[in-house]
Amino acid sequence: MKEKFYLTTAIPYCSGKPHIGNTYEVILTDAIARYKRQRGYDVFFLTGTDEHGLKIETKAAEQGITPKEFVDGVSDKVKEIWALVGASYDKFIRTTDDYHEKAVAGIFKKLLDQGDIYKGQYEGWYCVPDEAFFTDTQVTDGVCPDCGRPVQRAKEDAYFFRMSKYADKLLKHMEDNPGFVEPEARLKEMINNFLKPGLQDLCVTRSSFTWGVQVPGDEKHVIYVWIDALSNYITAMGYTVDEQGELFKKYWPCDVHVIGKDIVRFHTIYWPILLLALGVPLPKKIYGHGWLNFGTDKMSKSKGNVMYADELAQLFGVDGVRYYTLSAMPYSSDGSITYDSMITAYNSDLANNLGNLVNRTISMNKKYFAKVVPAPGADEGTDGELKAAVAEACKKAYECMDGYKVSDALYEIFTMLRRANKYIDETTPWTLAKTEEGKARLATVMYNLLETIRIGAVLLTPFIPETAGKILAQLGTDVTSLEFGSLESGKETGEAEVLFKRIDEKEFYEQLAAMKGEPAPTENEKKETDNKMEEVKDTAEVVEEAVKEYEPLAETCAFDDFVKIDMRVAKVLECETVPKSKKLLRFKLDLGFETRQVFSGIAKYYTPEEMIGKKVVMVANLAPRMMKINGVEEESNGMIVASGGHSPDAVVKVLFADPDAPVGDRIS
Ligand code: ME8
Repeated sequence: MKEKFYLTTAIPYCSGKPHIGNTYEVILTDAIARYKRQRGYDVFFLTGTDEHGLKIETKAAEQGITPKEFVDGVSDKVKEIWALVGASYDKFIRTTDDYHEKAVAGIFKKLLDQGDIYKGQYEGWYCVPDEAFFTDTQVTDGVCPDCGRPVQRAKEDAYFFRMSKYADKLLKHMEDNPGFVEPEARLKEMINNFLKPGLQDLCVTRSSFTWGVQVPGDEKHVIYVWIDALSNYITAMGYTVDEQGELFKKYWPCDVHVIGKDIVRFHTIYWPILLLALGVPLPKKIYGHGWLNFGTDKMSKSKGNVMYADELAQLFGVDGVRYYTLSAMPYSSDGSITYDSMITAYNSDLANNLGNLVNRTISMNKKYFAKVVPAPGADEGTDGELKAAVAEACKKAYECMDGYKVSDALYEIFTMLRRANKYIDETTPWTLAKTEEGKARLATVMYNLLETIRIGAVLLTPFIPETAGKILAQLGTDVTSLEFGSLESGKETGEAEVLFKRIDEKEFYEQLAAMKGEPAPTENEKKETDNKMEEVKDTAEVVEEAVKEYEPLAETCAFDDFVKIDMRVAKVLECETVPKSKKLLRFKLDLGFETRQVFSGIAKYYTPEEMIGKKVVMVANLAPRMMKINGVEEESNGMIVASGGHSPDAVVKVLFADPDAPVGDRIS
């Protein structure tokens, strides 16, 4: 029997069209769901909309329609966008669904009856947009600690949940299960900032509006939107306090709730405590992804920088949007999106690296072997290297996906594709085709290329399913094994078709302007957005600016400040030069618990070969920096420690760790 895998997105507020940030979350969850299906799991993927609350009531009133009419419209829009981006969900729950409202009322009543919820009076600071009360200690300068908007003093009769009753149990669960929350830093934040200082009882009703699930037997109150919304994960599966449906029995506990970093507290504290009170097992994992920002700015309507998936899909195609969002969002920090960076990633990764590889391979095979997949001969030249790169990509992509490192998985696959492009340059099939002797070798070369792109397409299926399907169709195969050599010789391929047409920047901005009904941005306006991305500072330039004599000693630093710098032993897994940069090397560093991409300005002093396999000292808790590498925004997440970077003579020497030092060990 297949192992089950149940995963969910957060359910977005039904207050307006979801933007690319919200949509990223469903794309991410979809990629994980498709990956798990590919790995043979029996997957259940839940998503939906969060449809109650003051904000929705107010918006509906502004439009002169009922809240239900309002949410019907928005929910349809959400479904439309989810369908557009190819979200392969199994169920879409709306919190206005009758069965859900009934189940939530039942949950509330049970908790009231068993004394976990009691009636009292609430006085505190209230944030209207967030519909949340805060205590005096949580509020500074009169603004909401969550969203930064002004709060107001408010008092009301209300029901409270005895959170503290379950706090110790939850703390123990978190300490016993470090994988309960990912990334681990978010777990630590919850433990240290919320659980350890002690939980206050949570106000779980509102009486200032009516658009919500009524408290059973006390019509003046509606159930707090978070209790209502969080319960969706079980009510959708047929859970009620009286009986549990088949889906619930089969799929609960949830394997992963995929949510954004801003709602980690609700999912890792309130939700588990609610479940503990109900006697329902806890979800296995909560993955709190970062936010997609516009450049380095938060997307917001007031700033006019909100991007929507449907508009982006018109410009880049659905898989262009899926690829960009999935690859631009690192595992543990925020991602960045701008039109320029999307164009660059699209052109260099999708059109060049992937598209050209497929197109050239299929076309060459048509030309040299009349579309028939040739039979390979014995390995020669760099065949072994190519095969090793393919095997490595398969292994690493799976490992990354199992650890929710989705952008890293894509990076591994694209590294393999780059290797295949290099293989074409190394083998020069067009030269081989000129002689009879060369033709025998050409059969092997073409087979290896066809097989590499087949495996690439299989690996890419969870991320860009439509394109992966097109590649397999062009290859004329539906073989999904990752075993090199599974492509059947003697079969005919389909026709080569362009997968991604290169985007011309000028035409793009004209199309964008026409779409938005605005004039195209000027060069200066575009530059302004671009400049927001921190440009890479080449070490050599820093050297030129630096002091000409010995650098004076830095100010005395307190021990407590020194220990804030977390240096680790890291092993160089990969190291490569950066095209067009004389100074930079791109590193993949193993920290034991995770791998990191770091750019270091030491190319003048070290070759990649010298660095691979070495152990270096890395500043591991340096805030990640976005760098512009050949026009593409890339993240450098850490720093390799070296001497000489500031000296006028610039004899840069890396501080290597002892080869026997265990990877990931802290340096002090
Ligand atoms: O929080 N980048 O709904 P929501 C990435 N209804 N993710 C983003 C993002 C961005 N720029 N902006 C928002 C809610 N998100 C509740 C959830 S679940 C029981 C109830 C993510 O519409 C956000 O972090 O504000 C959340 O996970 C999801 O989009 C929906 O956000």
